[in-house]
Amino acid sequence: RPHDFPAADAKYHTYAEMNAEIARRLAAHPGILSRRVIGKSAEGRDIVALKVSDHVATDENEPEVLLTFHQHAREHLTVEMALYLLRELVDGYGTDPRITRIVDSREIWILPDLNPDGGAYDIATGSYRSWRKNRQPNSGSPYPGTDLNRNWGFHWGCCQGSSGSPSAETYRGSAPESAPEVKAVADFARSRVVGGRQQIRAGIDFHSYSELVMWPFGFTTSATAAGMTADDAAAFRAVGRRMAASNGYTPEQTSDLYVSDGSIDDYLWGTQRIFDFTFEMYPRSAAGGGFYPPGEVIERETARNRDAVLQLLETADCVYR
Ligand code: PAY
Ligand code: ZN
Repeated sequence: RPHDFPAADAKYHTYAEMNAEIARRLAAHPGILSRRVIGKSAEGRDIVALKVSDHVATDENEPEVLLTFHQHAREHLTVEMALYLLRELVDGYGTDPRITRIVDSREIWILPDLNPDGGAYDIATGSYRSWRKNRQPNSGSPYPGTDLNRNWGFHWGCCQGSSGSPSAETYRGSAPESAPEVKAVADFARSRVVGGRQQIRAGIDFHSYSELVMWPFGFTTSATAAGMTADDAAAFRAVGRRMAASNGYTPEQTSDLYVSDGSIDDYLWGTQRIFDFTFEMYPRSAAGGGFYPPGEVIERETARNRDAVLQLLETADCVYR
């Protein structure tokens, strides 16, 4: 069902507006913010990684945190979340003591838009299309698109919650990392392994909606599987519950929502022991606007996650194993 853009939705950034906003911040804060292109989408748009840290041009020996946004096209509020965090971190540096400590002692990776093609398609006609996947053609099928959050290479397609049919909303792709957007981000994550040690210790992948803080695994309902010990699961629960106490979301293992294989947090934990969470942002239910809440909630609903994200950034040197 198409949704109109009410005038209030003018506040949601398009891909071009997001890039313009990033360019302004880069120009204003060159000492603590840098930008690199880590790959191209299926239609050739840039997949961008922003680094926020003091001595930003140097790879210091500091805990790294990976914040990823917008795997799913219609989840536009997540791009606003990325831009909010970027603004808080770079504008707060040197004035807000908590932010200053974090930026001085961490390397923060913000990947603001993992699915720029899907996002552009979703808003292309002046009304939203409720599109979820990327826009990659599927050979032999008239239906384009891979569900990026079913395309990650850990227990890919093993179990439930993804489809082998290109027409499905949860199409898992022809192989793990067959989506160029997933391949780019997976290559980027792997590139942070130095001397056999993954420098990225924790992360959050932002989605909407349902107001949840979730942790691996999604592919199984077991809390201890595929290398996850009872201690690891307890650490996920403790950190996840604390963040949820801050933002008012519901904390749970991903498979409590539904079993789904091939997601980013299963991959990052399962293959690299990155403490990766999935946040489902506002609203709690379809009644609050589903994927398309009015633009006037952006400020409140992004600020709502400020403390939870700062908590994870602060905890990043404890949760690693
Ligand atoms: O493993 O993180 C996971 C799965 C959870 C999300 C997913 O299906 O990828 C949950 C959904 C999402 O954000 O994509 C929830 C929304 C409301 C949906 O489209 O069903
Ligand atoms: Zn999603």
